[in-house]
Amino acid sequence: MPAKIERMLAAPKGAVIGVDFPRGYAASHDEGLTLAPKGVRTLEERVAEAINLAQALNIDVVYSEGVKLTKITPATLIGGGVVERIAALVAELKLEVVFVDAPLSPRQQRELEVELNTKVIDRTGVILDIFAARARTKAGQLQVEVAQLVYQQSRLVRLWTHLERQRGGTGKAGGPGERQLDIDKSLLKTRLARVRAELREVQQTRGLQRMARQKADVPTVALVGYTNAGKSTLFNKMVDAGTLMADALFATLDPLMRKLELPGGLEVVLVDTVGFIADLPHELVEAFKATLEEVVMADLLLQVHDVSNPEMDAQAADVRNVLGQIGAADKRTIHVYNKIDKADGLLVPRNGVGVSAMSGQGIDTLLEAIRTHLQAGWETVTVEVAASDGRRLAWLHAHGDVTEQHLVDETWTLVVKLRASDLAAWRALA
Ligand SMILES: Nc1nc2c(ncn2[C@@H]2O[C@H](COP(=O)(O)OP(=O)(O)OP(=O)(O)O)[C@@H](O)[C@H]2O)c(=O)[nH]1
Ligand SMILES: [Mg+2]
Repeated sequence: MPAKIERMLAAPKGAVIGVDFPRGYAASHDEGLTLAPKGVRTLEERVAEAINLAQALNIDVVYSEGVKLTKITPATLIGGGVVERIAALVAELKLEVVFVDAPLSPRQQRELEVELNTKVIDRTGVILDIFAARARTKAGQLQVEVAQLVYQQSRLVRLWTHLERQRGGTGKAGGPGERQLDIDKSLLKTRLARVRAELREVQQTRGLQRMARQKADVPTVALVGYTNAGKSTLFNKMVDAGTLMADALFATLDPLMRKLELPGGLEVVLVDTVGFIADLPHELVEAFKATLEEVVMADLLLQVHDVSNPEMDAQAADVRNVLGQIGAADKRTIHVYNKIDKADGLLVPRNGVGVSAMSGQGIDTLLEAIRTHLQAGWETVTVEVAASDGRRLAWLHAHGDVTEQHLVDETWTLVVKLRASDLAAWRALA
């Protein structure tokens, strides 16, 4: 908790080190590596993504570098020459944190911290922090906390083994360092057991909450897609295009959720999500899914594709796969092909909408498509309401999409689109 508050107050200055592993490099369990990056993407792309991740944690990235490893240095992962150069940079630029975009073993993390003389964070730790900041539901937060505790626990245990080895079999147990580690370990264990129990409890009541939400009037539209596809840029453009509804809950607690009225009067809750990440360490898959709970509850998905990315099709397949795993494969989905400003002459597939979240091109068409999807099955009726009947007028505007209105002789004639269930309610009311 204190770490989070600190982060909100000041953006620490940091460096980002992207890493390209030697070809065919296999995961070594002993060093705590869970996944060897596939090496499909260029080092440049990896560094760009790493900068993105660091910025998501509010790190002020003042230096970045891509390192091509020809061999692994067991103690520090990265070779001594590079470590020396970065140590000089840390001192010169007064860097508060160095993000090494690779899974580091606890030992490597510690050695690097000593040699660089600053805080070092690794890929798994950074992704976990991002998930922690973005998990919205209680269950999601608990799921992420479990993953964080397991991560910390493995660090402690490994660190402890390492220290023990250093002490070199004197046979004496219980130095002060070891005692502290024992306390930390037992605290973590207790906390982990508590969080797991709480998670089980929450998961049992979760079904009920979801049902309650589904009954809520305002439909939820969720943006999903790979990291860097442009979800957040599109989110902001859409918020600008609509009218933000004052809603203290969404506005202050959750920067990734907005309640707004789209042009034409349709109210929606728009949800941004944490992007899919290539080479996600496998122990984080469950935590990642937990950040997607809003997606499971959404009425409509906008799957955002980056048309300027050569990996677009492979990414789309990954996204569909995970959506299937969380039970959201059959959701109504609009495929949004973003960044058309960067792809000349591209043919947008017929089932999709081409947009540029940057320039705003295509946003109108997208908003219209959202409306059509959400209002499929709605009925259009023409009704007359006395101008003095504020209650009925307010009801219609709140529940329906009023497309035309005329006032003649103190009587409003309104053309309104209504859900079938709302139409029944209106008839009962009228
Ligand atoms: N040229 C161009 N760039 C865009 C467009 N939309 C977004 N970008 C850029 O793409 C990068 C990523 O955009 P974001 O909106 O942060 O992507 P995201 O999908 O939210 O990424 P995550 O939050 O990491 O999942 C930024 O540098 C944007 O400026 C677009 O329509 N055209
Ligand atoms: Mg985003």
